[in-house]
Amino acid sequence: MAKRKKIALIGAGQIGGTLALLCGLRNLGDVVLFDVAEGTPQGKALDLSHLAPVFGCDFQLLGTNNIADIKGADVCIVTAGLPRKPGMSRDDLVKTNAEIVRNVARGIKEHAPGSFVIVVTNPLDAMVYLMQRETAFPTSHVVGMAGVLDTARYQAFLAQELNVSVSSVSAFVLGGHGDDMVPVRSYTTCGGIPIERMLPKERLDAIEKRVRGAGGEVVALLKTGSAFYSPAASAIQMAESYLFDQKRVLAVAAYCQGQYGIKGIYLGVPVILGAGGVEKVLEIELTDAEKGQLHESAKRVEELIRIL
Ligand code: A3D
Repeated sequence: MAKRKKIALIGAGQIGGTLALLCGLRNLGDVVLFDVAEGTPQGKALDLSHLAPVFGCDFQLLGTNNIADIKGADVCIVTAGLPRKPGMSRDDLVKTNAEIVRNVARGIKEHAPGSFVIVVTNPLDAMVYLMQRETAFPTSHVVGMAGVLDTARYQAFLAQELNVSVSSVSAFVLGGHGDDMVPVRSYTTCGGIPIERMLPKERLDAIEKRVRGAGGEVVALLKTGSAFYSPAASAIQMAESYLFDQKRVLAVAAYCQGQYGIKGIYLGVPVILGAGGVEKVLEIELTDAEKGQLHESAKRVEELIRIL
């Protein structure tokens, strides 16, 4: 009989709580919700356990302040850390969140050494680099969630513009999770039709500008935190691809070892995500402009890593 999978959610804030809900609704397995804030993970777990009978979710849910409870987790999703407030860039979070991620990495290394780790904490590309360095897990098993969300934002805005189903739009956003992310227009299609044949350049420019600023647009509206529904959904898609060996092709912050001329850092690139973690980084041919943007974005990530 197949054993139920165990998913450890490190951080029980806005994204962590939403992740727990989605794990239940999508029957991913048992969930441990860990946070340093006393009562928060326990309260959220108790509340969610009362939703389980309504939707028929048979999952064990534990809220805890004891990191040892993540023991044996198959997947760890890390959202521990501060979110942005209006006027802040993701990079402003680097020092505070680096300390938190170092602590969390120690806990994961000790208690869930065989796990697949998905980092969500910002600034994403630097935090996932730090997580891998501190755990010393194989680079295939430590990834960052950003490209799935940035791509989803691009798809959503394009679908709205064209008044078509979101599932008809196929796209990629690569590079670092910052204002210099790279929406890859040359591989973006609607029903298989190149996007540049469906929308004029000026509209595409405007939509891509909005994609780059979409996280900030949410922060400015919420005033007290950043986006959480869509980041949680995006991390769940990555967890599912790993747990069920779906081998989805997703834009993921993955360790680059020379692909696209980038070496030794984490950056958003297309990968095949399956039971082996990052099974392959796909190298697609980019236009000169896209290549240039990807390298600019990589430079920014390198600068952040130097601060670490
Ligand atoms: P929030 O609701 O504040 O939750 C963060 C939680 O982390 C809080 O409950 C804290 O108590 C907890 N925490 C702090 N230190 C620790 C620790 N050492 N161990 C365990 N838990 C701890 O934030 P959120 O859930 O909205 O966002 C979480 C992170 O995700 C932030 O850094 C955001 O900037 C980031 N984020 C990333 C994306 C990406 O697309 C990459 C999108 C949105 C948010």
